[in-house]
Amino acid sequence: MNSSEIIDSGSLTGDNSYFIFSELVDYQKEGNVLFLRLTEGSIALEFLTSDILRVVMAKGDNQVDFSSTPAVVDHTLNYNNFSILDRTELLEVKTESLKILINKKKFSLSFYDLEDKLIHQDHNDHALGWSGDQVRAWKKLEEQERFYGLGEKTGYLDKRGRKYTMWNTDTFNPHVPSTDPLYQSIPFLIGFNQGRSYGIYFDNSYQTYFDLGLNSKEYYSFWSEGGKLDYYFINGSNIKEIIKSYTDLTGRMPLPPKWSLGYHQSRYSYHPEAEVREIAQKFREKEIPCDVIHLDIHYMDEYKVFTWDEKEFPQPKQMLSDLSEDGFKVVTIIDPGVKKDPRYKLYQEGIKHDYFCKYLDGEYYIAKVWPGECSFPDFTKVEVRRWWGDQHHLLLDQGVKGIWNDMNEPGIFSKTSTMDLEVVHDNDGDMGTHRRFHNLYGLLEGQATYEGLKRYNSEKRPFVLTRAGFSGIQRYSAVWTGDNRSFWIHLELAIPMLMNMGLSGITFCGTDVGGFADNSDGELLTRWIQLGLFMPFLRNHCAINNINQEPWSFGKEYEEIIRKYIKLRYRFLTHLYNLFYRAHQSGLPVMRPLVLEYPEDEKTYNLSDQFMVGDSVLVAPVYQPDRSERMVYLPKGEWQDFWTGQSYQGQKYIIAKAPLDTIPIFIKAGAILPLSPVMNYVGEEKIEELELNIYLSGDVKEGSYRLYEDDGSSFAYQQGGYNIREFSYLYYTDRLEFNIDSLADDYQLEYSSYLIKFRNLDLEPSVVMIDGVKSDQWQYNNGNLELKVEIEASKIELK
Ligand code: MIG
Repeated sequence: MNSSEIIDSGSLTGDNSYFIFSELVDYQKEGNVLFLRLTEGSIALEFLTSDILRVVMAKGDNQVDFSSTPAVVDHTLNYNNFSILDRTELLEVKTESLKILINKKKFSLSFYDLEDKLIHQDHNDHALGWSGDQVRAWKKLEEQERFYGLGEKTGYLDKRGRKYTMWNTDTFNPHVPSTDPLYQSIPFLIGFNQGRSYGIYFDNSYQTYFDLGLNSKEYYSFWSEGGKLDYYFINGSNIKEIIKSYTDLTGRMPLPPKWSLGYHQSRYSYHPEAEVREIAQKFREKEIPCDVIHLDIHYMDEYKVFTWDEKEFPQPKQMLSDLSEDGFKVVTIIDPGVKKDPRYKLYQEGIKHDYFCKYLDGEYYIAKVWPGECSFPDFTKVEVRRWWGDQHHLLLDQGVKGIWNDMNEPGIFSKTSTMDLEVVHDNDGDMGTHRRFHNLYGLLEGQATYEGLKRYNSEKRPFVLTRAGFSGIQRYSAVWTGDNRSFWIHLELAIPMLMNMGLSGITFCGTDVGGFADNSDGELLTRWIQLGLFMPFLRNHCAINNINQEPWSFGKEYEEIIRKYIKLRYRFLTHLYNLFYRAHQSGLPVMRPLVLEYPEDEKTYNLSDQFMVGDSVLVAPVYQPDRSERMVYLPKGEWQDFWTGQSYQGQKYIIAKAPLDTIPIFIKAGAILPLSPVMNYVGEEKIEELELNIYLSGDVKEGSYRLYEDDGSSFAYQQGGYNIREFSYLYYTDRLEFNIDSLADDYQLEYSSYLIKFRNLDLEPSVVMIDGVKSDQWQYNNGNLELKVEIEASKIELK
């Protein structure tokens, strides 16, 4: 091999020398693949679309291996309409949107748009290489470049300047702002250079790393301890398009049951039965809305999964049915460890059918977790996933409504805190050690669970919650960010963490509200609930030895405010659910960093403590104690204070009032926002009327909002069983025209009318016409300049 070698200390684990791909010997186009043969091996450039290019490297004489991890969905993306121009030093490859230059002397790729503007390029001295089992890519780091994505990571919104490891890890203590890795591995990166963006998805499930400008200011780099170098370069004119393409590759969230967007109450652990009932009753007595109660490990008999502790929960079916009468859905925790107990049926079955993880010589891998010594299902086998999924029927038969997957990194009580790396996974015959499958364990368990729940009742959308995961986890499960702590700093770091998870395809995410470990307090819980109002997944959870942190635990003053905010969550549910639908359709997150909406505004590039909910609601949580105001950045345009209606011109910082009972919320002028009636739980009562708020402004001449609605629980939406309405208006000097268009109407709406509130209408209308007929269904309030009009919803016909 005629390779140049370089020394690079970027792994921070000592110096490494690498074989670096250099000279192009030969190339060949086969369908949608351009095969390159170089002195050091082969590289396949597989075009999926004119914007998505997969780069796969093979060492030496090896054939290119096109297999993917289970993160990548079966897709039919295939693009072969590219041209190749052989120039002296370069190969020039063109698609309908990209020009790619391949350096023939020293391999590197450069990506340009068709106007010859550089989008991104490899490091020109060493672009691809390997060292032993390690495979690695180096990329040019642009001076102004920012990085987003990478899923569940600590730190600020912009991930530049740090090195990150992808290795699912149970991280209880220490858990600080620099802790890395955490529970999930999402090797997806968004590069953003002054408004230009691209994505890189590194499809490798081994332990991988991203050094984003720590070791060098010239280049950034990602690498893996094994497997192959296989990444997707994703071009797009903005970050939204990149997320769409990334989720074309790794899938999107199916719509969850609507109740799972409600408030969840949990703790480690509510038991016995009487305590669960008491908690539930308290919510209803106090009229604090709550949809879901979680049962942590104490509901089980000796922590044996899929069993009940018969002393503490003698009649689970009765308990669950009583709770369900009262609107509560119960979610039970499941750990992957199966107690090694010859009298335990699940263990017997696992042994009998060869479902547990073993070493190569056939010895079982046994390790301690909560139940004591355990065996671990090998989720890489299709029959194991099926078997495991079917076990849930025992719980569902009793009335359990959702499953919470914990300890699935897997977390083990051992020095490394996880499974022995030499354990072998069967993977339906394509065996590999735990090094290869570690990061996939939670994803595959998630798949087993989701599919098991769906098999049990194909009419009901499953609800699954997970701690560990890999790219693609959004297809099966909501994600919570594990064992945070009841410290203010954890409230602060939740904001950019959740935003980056959203950018990484994981829409349905949240942190333990109030903090898991350590003792919370009234102020902290209140502020966390205020943030929680807009977190896609809203659950209050805390650890075993800590003081209670239910909404009423810290006295009346806090309880009042917390109630107000949980109620407000239910007011926002129609809007949130609508955004969930958008996420299901296009991958666009619910909780969005401002840079997603304002990519031209530099002030948003690392704005880590504010976010948007959709494109018109801006939220600035308070994450420090003792505050009564905070600085808020408002991007361009006019913004109206959600609480007071006061209007602000954007592109500047303001000091917003934020006493304990207020979280600053701003609505973009011109926006339309639906608000639903408060209920104790989703579906408690029929929604009679939906409120539509129109935030008028003299400067904004038009606005629109597209609302998706369905039954919130079945899969009928996949067969068109939904309703879409578009509300729009034109605001002229002398008149205002409001339209409702029905774009789909296969779902019978619950409510019969809209209450439309035109805010900031500075003149009382002389006449209001509905469908050309003069109406008296309106009221104008001179004081707050609000016009209310009631319109029958049922009359609107499909366009
Ligand atoms: O070793 O089930 O992150 O939410 O309460 C701790 C007990 C195991 C860790 C989870 C946490 C849960 C706890 N679990």
